[in-house]
Amino acid sequence: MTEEYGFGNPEIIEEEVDILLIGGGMAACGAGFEIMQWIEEARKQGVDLKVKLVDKAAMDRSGAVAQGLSAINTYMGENDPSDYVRYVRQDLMGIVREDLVFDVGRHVDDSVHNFEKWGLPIWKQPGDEGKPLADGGKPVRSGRWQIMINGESYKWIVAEAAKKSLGLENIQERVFIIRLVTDKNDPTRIAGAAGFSVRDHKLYIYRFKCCLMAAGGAVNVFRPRSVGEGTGRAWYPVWNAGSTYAMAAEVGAELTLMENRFVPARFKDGYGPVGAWFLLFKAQAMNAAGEDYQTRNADLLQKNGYGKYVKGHAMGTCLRNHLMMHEMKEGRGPIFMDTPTAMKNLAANMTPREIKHLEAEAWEDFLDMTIGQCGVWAGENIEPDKEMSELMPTEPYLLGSHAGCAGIWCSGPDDVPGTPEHYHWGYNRMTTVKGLFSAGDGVGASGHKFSSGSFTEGRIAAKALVKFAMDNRDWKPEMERSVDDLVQEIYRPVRNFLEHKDYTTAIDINPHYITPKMFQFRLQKVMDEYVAGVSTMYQTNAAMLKVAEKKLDMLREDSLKMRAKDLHELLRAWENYHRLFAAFAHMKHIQFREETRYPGYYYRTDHLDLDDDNWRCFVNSTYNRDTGEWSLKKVDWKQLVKE
Ligand code: SFD
Ligand code: AMP
Repeated sequence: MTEEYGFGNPEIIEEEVDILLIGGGMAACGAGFEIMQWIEEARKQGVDLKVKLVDKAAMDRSGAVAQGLSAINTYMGENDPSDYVRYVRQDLMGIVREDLVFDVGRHVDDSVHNFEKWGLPIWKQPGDEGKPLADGGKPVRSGRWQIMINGESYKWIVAEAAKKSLGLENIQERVFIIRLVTDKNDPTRIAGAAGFSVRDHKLYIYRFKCCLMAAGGAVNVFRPRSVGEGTGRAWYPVWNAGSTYAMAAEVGAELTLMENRFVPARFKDGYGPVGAWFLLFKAQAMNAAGEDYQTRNADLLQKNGYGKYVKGHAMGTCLRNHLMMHEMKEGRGPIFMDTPTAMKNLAANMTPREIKHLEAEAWEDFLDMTIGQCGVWAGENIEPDKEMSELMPTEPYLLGSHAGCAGIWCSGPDDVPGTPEHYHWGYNRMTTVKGLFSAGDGVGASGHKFSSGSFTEGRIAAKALVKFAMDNRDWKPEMERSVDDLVQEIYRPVRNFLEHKDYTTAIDINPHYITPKMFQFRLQKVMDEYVAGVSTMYQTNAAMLKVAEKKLDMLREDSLKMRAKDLHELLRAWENYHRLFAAFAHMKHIQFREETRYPGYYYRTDHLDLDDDNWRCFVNSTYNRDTGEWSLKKVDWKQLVKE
């Protein structure tokens, strides 16, 4: 390594703990908050367990909640967790792990009550101001499941609680984990992880009995709508690069429903969420002619078998997209959110002071969580009470906690009546790899957890992690790969650069390496054009997927040629390596499921029907790291909560 580019010999830090928490977002903060009480229980039994949390960024502002949020989307309150299961099942077109969803539903309110106790301002009904939810205070609901908050500092508040619980000495920020390592004596068991500091020239190797993989979903896998001058804007957090799915798959963890994705309908260009506008402000979305396209296109819902998942006016998120996309394909766009009429209707019985407050809330909804949307409004002179704003379906995202359910196949609770054997294998939220757990965006087949549910799932996993560590208290991890081998691998992009940089005079143009940025563009182009991205209006078929597979395979070969000229590029190189893996799984799953289960998220144009007879089941996949092959299979779905 040469000092010239800042790559001297790195310092290598090796550490052994009992439990490693990877990620510092909602799920990992939930785990960090919860785990210490169970560790305390273990201490009482004479066992001293050591835990460490490693986040790629700084917990105060890391993950999806970095900018804050305006609503907590999962709060039961007066609702029954069984109703929550019904809602999630319908929204995700009939196939969810009802045991996992129920488990989140029955525990989530306690988490929200804690958030309030820690200082998160939650809107209350008139007369209940100042009365905590835990004492019966009535929240302002935007929808049946969602409650409004002043959430600009949401992540600070939650991270503070996790930090206080864990203790700063048990937290390592700005370390990017790139690889999990299995046990030397048992390839189905996890024993370690490797990563590097994104600030200092240090590599980290952890050995442990068990770990939580909660590094969020996958963003920037598809070519985004924001290119050129808008590059970098996205709805979901750009720093979550599919690490969760890639690292778990590479050690053999079974993935589930990776064909699913989330295509959010958003305020165009700024990616402002629509929930508060639809549900709280009661705004209407319409086509260019001012028509309500949901009513106009209602008959579409009865075609192709999609109607089974529509109840009255209630339809899944993908079906709302389906109606909007049809309108755009028919040439009746742009689609507008009628913000002026909504605000006028709301203001009808308000005092001027209350109207000013309403206007402030309209802005604050975005200032709290998607500041870029305010930039678009300000930059384009849009006053929401006077002018409508365009809506647009965005590029796809892979995630398991919002209105999507891609992720890892995890064991569930063993006390939900009717749960089949293949839904649980001992430890709640453990993957099919022994000792490897997940939560939040990582856990598949159970969407609509959102921020509060992800935190809650982290808590559920934390309890099980401690149980696992206790049951294996005498077990000593031995990694199947040597430290030197891991160091060589992490630094491969650096070596590619240093060995070949003098071959050309232009540092970015070189036949021996590819820059991470170019690699990302190539990945996004393939995914966009062949795997149902925005350029084909979310459509693909078997022939297109075959081309995609060939191109992605070549990209996989070239992933070994990525270069890193500095620490920042090393981060980018490994992020894109993870993205490629998540993308590949997504493509393989779409290829396998020969139906259109999620119209409005993607269309298999060669199988446009939703086919419950053959496909009301999970699709699970496993990656074989020795052969590089993926294998896919159908897994039985079981209804646990009656209609
Ligand atoms: O408006 C590594 N979400 C909403 N949830 C709500 O409850 N209400 C809302 O209002 C929501 N909306 C919303 C939401 C998200 C975003 C971005 C917007 C709007 C604009 C969803 C929730 O935020 C989401 O469900 C949870 O945050 C998911 O939790 P989790 O823990 O699964 O993911 P995370 O919080 O992003 O954390 C990931 C962490 O991993 C770290 N990380 N660490 C080490 N090594 C690696 N390789 C790593 N890779 C990533 C990250 O730094 C981070 O700490 S609305 O649209 O409906
Ligand atoms: P969003 O801002 O789109 O992420 O939505 C926030 C919450 O509101 C999620 O729980 C969505 O499922 C829900 N939501 C958004 N739009 C609608 C709508 N038109 N009808 C019903 N629920 C919605």
